[in-house]
Amino acid sequence: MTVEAPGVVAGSVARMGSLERDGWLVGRQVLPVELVRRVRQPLVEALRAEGLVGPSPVGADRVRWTGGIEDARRHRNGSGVTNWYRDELAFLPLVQDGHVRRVVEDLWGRRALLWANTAAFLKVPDVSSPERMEWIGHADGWQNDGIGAPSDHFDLWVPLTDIGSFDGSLAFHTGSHVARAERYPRTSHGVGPAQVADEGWEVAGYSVGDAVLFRPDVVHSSAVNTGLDLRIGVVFRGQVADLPLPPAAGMSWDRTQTMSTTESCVLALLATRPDVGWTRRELNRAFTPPGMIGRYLPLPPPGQLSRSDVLGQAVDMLATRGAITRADRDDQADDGGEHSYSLTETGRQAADEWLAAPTRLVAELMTVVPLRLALARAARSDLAGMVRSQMECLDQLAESAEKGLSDDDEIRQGWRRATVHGCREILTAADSATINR
Ligand SMILES: O=C(O)CCC(=O)C(=O)O
Repeated sequence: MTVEAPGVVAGSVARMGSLERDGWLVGRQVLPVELVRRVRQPLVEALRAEGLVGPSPVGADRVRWTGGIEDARRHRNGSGVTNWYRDELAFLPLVQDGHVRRVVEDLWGRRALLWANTAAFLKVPDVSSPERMEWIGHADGWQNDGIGAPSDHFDLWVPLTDIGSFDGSLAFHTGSHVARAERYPRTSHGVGPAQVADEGWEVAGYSVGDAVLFRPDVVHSSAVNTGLDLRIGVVFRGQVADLPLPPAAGMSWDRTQTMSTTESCVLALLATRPDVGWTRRELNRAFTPPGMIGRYLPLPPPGQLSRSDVLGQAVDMLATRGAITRADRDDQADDGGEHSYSLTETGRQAADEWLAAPTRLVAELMTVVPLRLALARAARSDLAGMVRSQMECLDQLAESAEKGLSDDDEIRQGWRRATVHGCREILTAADSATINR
């Protein structure tokens, strides 16, 4: 039994379904097929080199699983996540020029920012993985490391191969994010036709070029792969663009999207010493807990990345954006920093804009605001202007803190008020220090 996905409109971006109501939405042929094939190729090549896949007689957008049972076991008993795909940045052609983000925005109707926690999921045919351990029906948890509600986050699941409904497709419990009750089965035996009929799962088939947008809190599970071909899907995750990217988002490789706080911090740091440049070691030091950035903004490891990975990625991304340049710096040889990084004109402007733009999120008032003040002072930027615009923003935040939000209890209301008040004190102190200088 195949139940079509809610709101499916063949050949166009589907707008009929409601992400709010159903929790998932299908876009048919929304991604350039050639681009999807291009990002599939390195992964298929790697699997082919290991003897795990070959051409499928069924179609050019399928790969036949040729591995054995031990190979299936190695791939987490048939349901494997491959981080290789993320580590090698094999997905870049779909991401770096905004393709994935634009599909999300079209389907969602909201501006979006991608996180870095992309993953590829392999689904080995059931016959090759007798001890298979299914992806248990689940709601995701990654969004809890972010700012905002689950409704502010998304998963975009992109099939890299053609997939029939029971070739390991993705099954959903429609509406389970709203009425989250125990009656939604957290199946541990995999979703097959019987479960679809008995337990109310919905599952559709997909062609290369399709994409599924879903809320991370809707219950989902991969279906049993009853075919002979390997199913490959890749998931992109992210959030709405009106919220700042939290450190847990890592660094997205979409060079068309707004910068993360980590990137902006690096730029503002470089602006404090525009003539000399900063070595990687110096940048690392600035992000440690006693460092110029780290003392205000501790950078927790986002997902599996360490602080230096996040920083390394930020530096690479800034270079890709053309915001910084790298030069050899012989005089720093004994400091272990053979290269130094400096701002380009684009980078300098972005640093100025970030320093000048007021922080609007209460949760960031006691971290990002003092950090921006410290960096603005070190860079001899317009501190007084910055204090003024942030004070105006605090007036608005104080007004909404007084009103309270619908889901606020008294502890949260008190925290909002105290945080706005505390930030005002920091700004007042910084302002009088400016006048006294
Ligand atoms: O593709 C799959 O099999 C599972 C995807 C999934 O569960 C997820 O992205 O959270």
